[in-house]
Amino acid sequence: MKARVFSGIQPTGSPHIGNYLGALKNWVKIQHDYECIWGIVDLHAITNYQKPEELRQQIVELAAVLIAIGLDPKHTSIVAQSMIPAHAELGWMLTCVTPLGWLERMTQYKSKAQAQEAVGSGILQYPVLMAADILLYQAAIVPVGDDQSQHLELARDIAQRFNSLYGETFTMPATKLPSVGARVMGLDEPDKKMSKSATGPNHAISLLDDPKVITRKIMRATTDSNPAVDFETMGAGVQNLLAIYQAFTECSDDEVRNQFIGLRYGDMKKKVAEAVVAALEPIQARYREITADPGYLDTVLRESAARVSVIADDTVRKTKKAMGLYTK
Ligand code: ATP
Ligand code: LTN
Repeated sequence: MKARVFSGIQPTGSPHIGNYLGALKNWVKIQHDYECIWGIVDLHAITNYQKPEELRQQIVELAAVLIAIGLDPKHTSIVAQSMIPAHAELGWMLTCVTPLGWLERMTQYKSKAQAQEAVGSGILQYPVLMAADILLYQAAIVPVGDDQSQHLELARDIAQRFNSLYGETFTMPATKLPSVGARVMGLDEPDKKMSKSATGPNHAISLLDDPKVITRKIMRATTDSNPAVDFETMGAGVQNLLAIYQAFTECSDDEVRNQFIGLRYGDMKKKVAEAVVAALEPIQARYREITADPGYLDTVLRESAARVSVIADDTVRKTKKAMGLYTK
């Protein structure tokens, strides 16, 4: 039997090349090696206010992007988290075994809580719901970008605590990080991770950006005061652009070195932009085809939900039984 894999992405704005290189590309690569479930985690998205009509639209668009990058909905399940009540149900049961101090220590919570005036308490519970997503399917492997490592550790701690309190119930999930692209930085601020919620116009490259826009954003990316690529002294901005190039082209370290050493920044950026455009153009063409038939996406989401609900319901039943709750 193939090991089970779960990972999730929030339907908050257009997915960017950080999401793609840090997580999504890896999802496509491993989809035939494991039994995979990919979550469009809309219940996580609402920890920040989302305009209802936009959220609804973004869930479907994200499903289209996931298929456009190469996920095959016949082989893997693409599920909208809110279609499966078991996520929230298990989330509550796990909340009750998670000490408050564990959640208050999460760095993402600390930075998000600071950034908002009125913080909904969902932002504190966010990693418990994430643990529930994973444990619900008894996933053995969770492919994510580096920013999620702390949340994954917490998921293991929660599973361990539950298992020791109530008996073996959950599989222990392992984190899987990509070897290149685990942390793509913002083009305008190479000291911050590329993020959907950042607002600068040149911060992120969306997977659906027009080729001209992609090129413009890369040409404007922050570099440093060197005139040309020097591998010994280059700053974070140049490093980031070369990492993006390497992750898209899958060149070795030596190949990148040979191709870029001594190249003036203008020429270096042109080469990076060409590689990004070449990789994204076929994805964008597929996206246009898929979205021409919205009924298809609705069917994919419904069929996936029906398939994975069997696993989810089984875990919820086991968890309730272990805790002494009433089951049907
Ligand atoms: P936010 O606006 O909250 O920053 P996000 O851009 O981090 O959103 P998510 O939906 O939360 O997007 O992330 C989906 C996946 O993409 C996760 O596995 C995450 O680790 C990965 N990821 C997100 N940003 C990056 C990045 N800059 N580099 C590499 N991987 C990333
Ligand atoms: N918090 C994750 C999204 C996410 C996730 C998950 C990732 C929600 N549930 C379960 C892996 C497994 C993020 O990328 N911000």
